[in-house]
Amino acid sequence: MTDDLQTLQSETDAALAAAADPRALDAVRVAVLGKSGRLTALLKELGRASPEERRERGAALNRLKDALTAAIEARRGELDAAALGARLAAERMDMTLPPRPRAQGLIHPISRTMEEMAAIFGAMGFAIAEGPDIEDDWRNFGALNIPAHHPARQDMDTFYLPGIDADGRSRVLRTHTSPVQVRTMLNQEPPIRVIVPGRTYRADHDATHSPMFHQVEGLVIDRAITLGHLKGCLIDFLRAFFGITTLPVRFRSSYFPFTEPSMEVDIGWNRKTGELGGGGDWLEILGSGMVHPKVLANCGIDPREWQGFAFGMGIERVTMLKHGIPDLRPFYESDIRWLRHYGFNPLAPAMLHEGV
Ligand code: 2U9
Repeated sequence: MTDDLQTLQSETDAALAAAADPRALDAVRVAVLGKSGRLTALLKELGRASPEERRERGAALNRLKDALTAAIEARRGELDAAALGARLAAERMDMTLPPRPRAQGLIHPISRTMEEMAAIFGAMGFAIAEGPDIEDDWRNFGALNIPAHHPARQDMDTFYLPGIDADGRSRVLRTHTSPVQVRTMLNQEPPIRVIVPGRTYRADHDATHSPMFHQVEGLVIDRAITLGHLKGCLIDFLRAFFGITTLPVRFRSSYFPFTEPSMEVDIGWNRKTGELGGGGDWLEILGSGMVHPKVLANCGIDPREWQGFAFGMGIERVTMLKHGIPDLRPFYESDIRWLRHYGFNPLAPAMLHEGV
């Protein structure tokens, strides 16, 4: 190889080694092999050489061209590999980082049922009312047409608190949420549409009864309210709550001191499989009736002008039926394994069914 070619090779090698990125590399390629590049110029000069010289120098130039092309590509490979290495280092993930914490809290089935009832009755225009767990015996019994020594007072296995209050009344743990409706009627003018969810207490304890349990009661007071309104409201509620649009519902005559007439409400189910919605058997699910005129009068509402209906149900009971929960006792045991099984994701709100 002649000196000038040797120089071109060594200078190109040095320029390639100095090219630190693809742009610099391309500049070297253009300066050597481009249209006006140094090697291209030497190839152009060949035309002026003698045929013998042309053959020899031409071969040398072509070998140099191949060598420089290969050197450029080799350097490109090095630069690409270095760029990839730098990117991989910059974007490396730390596989030892802990994952984002998952939401751990779960909604207790009792709370979930209360939320669903608030949603369903809320859509029908009901407000939610609440009141104290400790009541006097007039609000818990007397106002509701359950006089002293009435068998219903014993039926309910009342927890009496020691002593009497400033009005000379016995204090009790409320045996139902009904005293909240009494307070509502005393404090607010009709029309009234409320549901009352809350804790209730009865001195009754076995595998299927807890001394503390939850109820939802409802009260509607307006002009010209009829049994038809009661039936329509409860049928719509039961079908929405259980998510069965064709759920059979049956009204059966009954007796409560605070409603007249009174009705217990049954839904269709299959006793053998426990499946709701049909199967030829009936299951009692709630109590209801037209508010007794004496109860309206006791609560300061003129029964000749206003009528209404009321209903009540046990939250544990409807929750167990809806979700197939077989045992009452774990509701109160705070066992995290039970809650993981039966609890609800707080980030997945209750699906409301058609017709709500
Ligand atoms: C007022 C007037 C009327 C509420 C009613 C029932 C029927 C009823 C039980 C169901 C199962 C309680 O949890 S349970 O043991 N409730 O059957 N409750 S009507 O009637 C009222 C309430 C308040 C002022």
